[in-house]
Parts: sequence; C-alpha cells; structure tokens
Amino acid sequence: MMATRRNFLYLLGAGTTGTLLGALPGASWAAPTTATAVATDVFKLPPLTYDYSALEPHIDAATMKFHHDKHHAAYVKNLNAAVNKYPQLQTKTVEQLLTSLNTLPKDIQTTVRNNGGGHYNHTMYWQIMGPKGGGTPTGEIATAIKTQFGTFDAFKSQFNEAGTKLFGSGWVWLVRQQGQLKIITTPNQDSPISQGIYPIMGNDVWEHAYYLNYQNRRPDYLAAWWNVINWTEVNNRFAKSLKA
Ligand code: MN3
Repeated sequence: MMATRRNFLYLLGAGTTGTLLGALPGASWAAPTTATAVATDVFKLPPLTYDYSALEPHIDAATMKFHHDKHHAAYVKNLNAAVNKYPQLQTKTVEQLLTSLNTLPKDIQTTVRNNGGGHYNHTMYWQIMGPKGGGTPTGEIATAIKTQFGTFDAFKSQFNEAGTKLFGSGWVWLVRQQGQLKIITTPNQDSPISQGIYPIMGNDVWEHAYYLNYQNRRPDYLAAWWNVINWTEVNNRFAKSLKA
C-alpha cells in the first residue's frame, strides 16, 4: 500500500499533490492511514510463553502454530484496523471496548465484538494452558469447584458436556456470576465480559482449535484439554473474579 501511494504521489509530482489529493472525492484517502497503521497499532499479538510443542500430545504443535500465529494474529489485525479508524478509541483497553460495544461507532461494533472478543478470549486461552499442567485443581479454585459442583469430576463432565453440545463455533466457560460459579457457553468469539461476567477459564471449541489432531472428535479434545491446564493461572483469574 505504502509503495503504491508513494508511486502515486511521485507520478502526481510533489508540487501538486496537496491540491489534487484535497480535491479527490475520497479526501480521507489522503490521510496516511496505511502508512501509520503499524506504528500506531495499539493491540499486539502476545507471544506464546511456551513452545508450540509444549502441550503435546494433547494439543499438537501444528495446531498451536496455526491457532496462535494465524487465527489470533488475524483477530488482532482486524481489531487494530477497526480502532485505527477512530483514534479516540486507541486509548481503550480491549476489556473497555468489549464492555461498551453499544457505545462504539456503528460501523465497527461487529468487528470489535468478533475480533476484540477473539483477541481477549485467546489471550486468556494461552495463559490458562501450559506445559506440565493438568492434574487436579489447587488453591482457592479447587475449594470453590467442590462447593459448587460437588467434585472436580462432576465439574469437568458438566463443562465437557456443555462444550460438546454447543452447536457450531464458540466457547465454553467457567464464570463467576452473582457469587456463584457457573458453566456457560457463548457463540462465535463473544466474550462473557461483554455481558459483565468475568471469565475464570474457557475452552475454545472452534474446529480450528482441534481439527488437525482430533478431526470431528470434539469430545476427545475437550477431555484431553484438562491435561494442559495451568491451575496457578486459573487461580489468579479466580482471585480477579472475586474483585470484579
Ligand atoms: Mn480459536
């Protein structure tokens, strides 16, 4: 884009560009939006803090690479493109954007909902997984799960059932709502925080999260996912949910 624009300006001749560009019907074209997009992008793809292969055999390296480097990266890119149209939004956090979708300019509401949600949800997803994860929960979340669901196994089976039954693409979540732990699902990249609900943990049941390794066997992916859970991070999020 930049090269094209530069060539265009060169062809116009430096002395005349101002007038000519100003006279163009799409005067906004003259604003260097493409040129400055990279420098002003406020949302960044967070690097994975472990290797692509660190979650094998439960989640394979190829899935992790495509999921993080392509899918998550695309959500970040699209979110930046939306907020770059409205510089006043560049000071907002993704949480602030997602909790005030209705107040955003109409033409970017759906883009922010889908791509801001995608960015927020995946950032959590990478953090609540990790190498040497899994096992039974520890800390405060272990107690809270027992209180709410009776046993960890009962919680897991309700969570996996909700994820299996969710039709199409979406997420299954453990949230804290009105003082209680609950399992909910959301379609697409909708995030619970847009409903004012803080997500403690969530699993991505879009096919891109498991299809290379599990094909159509979503229940197998849901079952295996517990082997990579970073309970320390889930406890951090549970503590935040108590303040939310
Ligand atoms: Mn995903």
